[in-house]
Amino acid sequence: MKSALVTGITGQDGSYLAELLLNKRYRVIGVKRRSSTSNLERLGAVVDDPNFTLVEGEVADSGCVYALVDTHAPDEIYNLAAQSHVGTSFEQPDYTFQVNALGPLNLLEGIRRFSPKTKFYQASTSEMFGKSYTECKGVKHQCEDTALEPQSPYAIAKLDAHHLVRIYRQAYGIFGCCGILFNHESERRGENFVTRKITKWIGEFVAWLEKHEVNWCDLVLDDDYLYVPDRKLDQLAHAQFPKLRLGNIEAYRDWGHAKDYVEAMWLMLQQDDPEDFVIATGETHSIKDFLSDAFSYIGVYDWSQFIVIDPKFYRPSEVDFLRGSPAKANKKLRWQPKVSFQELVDRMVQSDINGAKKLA
Ligand code: NAP
Ligand code: G4F
Repeated sequence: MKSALVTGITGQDGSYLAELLLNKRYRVIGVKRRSSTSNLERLGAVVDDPNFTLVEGEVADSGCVYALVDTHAPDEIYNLAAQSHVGTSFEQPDYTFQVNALGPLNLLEGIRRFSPKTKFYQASTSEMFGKSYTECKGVKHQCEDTALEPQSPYAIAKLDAHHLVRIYRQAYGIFGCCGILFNHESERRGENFVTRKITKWIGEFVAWLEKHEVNWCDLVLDDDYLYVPDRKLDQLAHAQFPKLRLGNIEAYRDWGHAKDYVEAMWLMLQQDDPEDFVIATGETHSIKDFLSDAFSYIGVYDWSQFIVIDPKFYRPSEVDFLRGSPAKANKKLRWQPKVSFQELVDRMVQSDINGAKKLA
């Protein structure tokens, strides 16, 4: 039985990867950082599995990381732990570097010192490309050879880790791979990323409309709120609902489903030689496109009336356009995404409608 240690186990990708590895008969050691409340919501399907063990660990603490690697000496380590929010990295750059750059360094050093046969996966990111792209026959995209021009403290810390993996591979022969993953979302996506923020708002909006027995086209609107029309106001408390506040909705992203992407992580560590791979769908959509598809799922076509552009959510430096070329992964890993953009949006909206109705 193979063993895998997964950092960031409580996150979106950690939960899908744990399910995948347990299905493949791995023994999985999930590393979660200490927290004052339980945050195991995403791990419902795995916590009681006899092949799953949860341990506490902080990736920025070298002593803790060395002890984990030494004690478990796993066949594979997947480093998914990160301060993963790009916007937050502008507010907390120092902390972001500690987790996103020092964390991977601690793991690589732990492997070099205590378990050199352990294979290592590092969660690199399309954010490392920043504003850079390659143009091929008039099509703009990013592939493994595209120049890296990170635009945020998050992306620079990730680039630091990306190069560290390359150096530990070259200098010490460690089997280390970086997955340059483009945006991947899901029903389990963190609520402050733009896709989930939109679908969560729609779910709560639908539940609120149902509670007040009102149709969206009868609502009264001002700059910030939606109101139940007068005829109902005196019967109902809480009859106002805040509009959805967003930042830059002109940016383009290449969005896939996280369940497909964790499979690519595993495939990388099953190759004969360690290499880095771009993992993406090859399609790009703007946030406006996401809004159109998500709102049309509930029959709303003019979504602009329900949103407010709030400069608070602008970033000091933005990544405008991402479209990954998964050609290398298609060929060498035989990896293909299964969930389309439309299905991703529909699944996220439906899941948030179900969730909000349960709470109502
Ligand atoms: P996520 O949902 O934000 O999960 C991040 C995980 O890291 C959480 O389990 C978090 O624990 C843990 N963590 C944070 N700081 C830690 C620390 N100091 N020590 C130990 N654990 C810590 O992120 P995700 O979407 O699953 O992404 C997984 C990885 O892929 C991240 O490294 C991210 O940067 C990278 N990535 C993601 C995407 C994407 O589109 N999703 C694309 C490219 C790369 P808590 O639950 O306690 O916060
Ligand atoms: O959903 P986002 O926060 O994702 P972003 O910045 O692309 O980062 C995600 O994908 C990366 C891979 O490319 C990962 F490495 C990273 O860990 C994370 O998972 O923002 C997407 C776009 C940005 O252009 C942002 O400016 O949406 C724009 N946006 C507009 N309004 C917003 C909002 N983003 C957020 N989070 N919240 C808003 O209100």
